[in-house]
Amino acid sequence: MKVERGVFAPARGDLDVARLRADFPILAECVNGRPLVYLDNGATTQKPRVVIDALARYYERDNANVHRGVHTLSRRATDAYDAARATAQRFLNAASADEIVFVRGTTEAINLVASSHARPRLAAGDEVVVTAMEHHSNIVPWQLACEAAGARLVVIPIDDAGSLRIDQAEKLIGPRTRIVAVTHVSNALGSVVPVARVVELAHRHGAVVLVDGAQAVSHIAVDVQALGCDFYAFSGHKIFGPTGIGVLWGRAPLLAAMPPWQGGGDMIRTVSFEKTTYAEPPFRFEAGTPDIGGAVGLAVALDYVTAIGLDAIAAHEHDLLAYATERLLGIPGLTIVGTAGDKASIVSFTVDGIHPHDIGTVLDQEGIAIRAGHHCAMPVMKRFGISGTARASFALYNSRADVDALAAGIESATRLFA
Ligand code: 7TS
Repeated sequence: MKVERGVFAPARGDLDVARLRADFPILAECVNGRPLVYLDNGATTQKPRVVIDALARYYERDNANVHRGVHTLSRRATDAYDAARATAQRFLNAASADEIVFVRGTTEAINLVASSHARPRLAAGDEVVVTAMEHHSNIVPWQLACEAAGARLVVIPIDDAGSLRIDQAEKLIGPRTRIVAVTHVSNALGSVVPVARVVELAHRHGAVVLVDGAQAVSHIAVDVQALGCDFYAFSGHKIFGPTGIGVLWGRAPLLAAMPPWQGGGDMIRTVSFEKTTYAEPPFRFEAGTPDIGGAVGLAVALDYVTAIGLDAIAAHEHDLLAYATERLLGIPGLTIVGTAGDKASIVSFTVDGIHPHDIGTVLDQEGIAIRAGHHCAMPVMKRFGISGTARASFALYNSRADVDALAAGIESATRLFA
């Protein structure tokens, strides 16, 4: 996205934001006596009524355990859980529903791949490649796997705008690379990573690519087959679904070759004290009673987003991003951290002389929710020589009025701390 100073694109007409806002009961809340302005969507998104109702309906009418019972409710719960998997498959355009593993969220998905795919394969001298803009959950699991194997973690740097240095990626991804783990969208900077290009480089050397889609799925239409990656992870709660549920997509042959990572019920074929055999994916990786209600709620959330259309959402959010960038750059002493040409709707910023937490506290008094700190991306902060930023992250229900409230809130913070 290019932002020309002084030029505001007209509001996009293809998203009826007022109508969409009415879908989200929490947006009618007042916080500290002010109407809530929710700009912390990077941390978690709010839930539309359809998702809240689906959770209630599931527990009121269908609740039972899956795959175990012969009774009617168990069949209904199993059908709902299977249908949720098929919805996730369609959402990502996966080749088969068996490639969809339900997990707790992005963090668990990455740990699953690091434990079950990477650990048995990594040897001393091998390399795992990440980028300098990863969330801690796409760094630490790889460090643990590398430590266990004597493998090396290699980091592709970012430039001053927060864009991935593709020229460096070309050099750093090589014959020793076994896994390339990259975010699709940076949570701290908003930068979009050219995943298809990274995949091309990795596959040239036979390396497997995991994409952390936590910050992407609610902003960009994702087609895992078109991206060409091998694993894709996302969290339900960042795409208007419940907390505690997420998706790991993996290519069928890769999942089939992976040993279980947790043992228990539902992940076995046969158990004896002499030898246990394991179920096929995805069940092999879903030990114990899964978050059935969560999966049902997530499927409704994915259908909700699909019905609105990710292209319309992206156009609306790009308009908001351009408007927010313009408004915030007009505030003296404010610096935007992360100015990549291709950005999703995240604006990270610092204001001279004011700690990011103080900005967050002043905004909270006005009912405006943002996040302040290192955003679980400490290496990004180090790269820019700062301890943290204030971050506004937009979703489909945010409006230009929210941006105006944000700008006014920051201006009052600058007056307070002047
Ligand atoms: N990857 C990225 C890029 C993220 O932004 C986050 C969470 C995660 C992984 C972890 O997701 P989880 O659902 O498993 O916790 N990011 C943030 C954030 O930016 N503010 O709060 C959480």
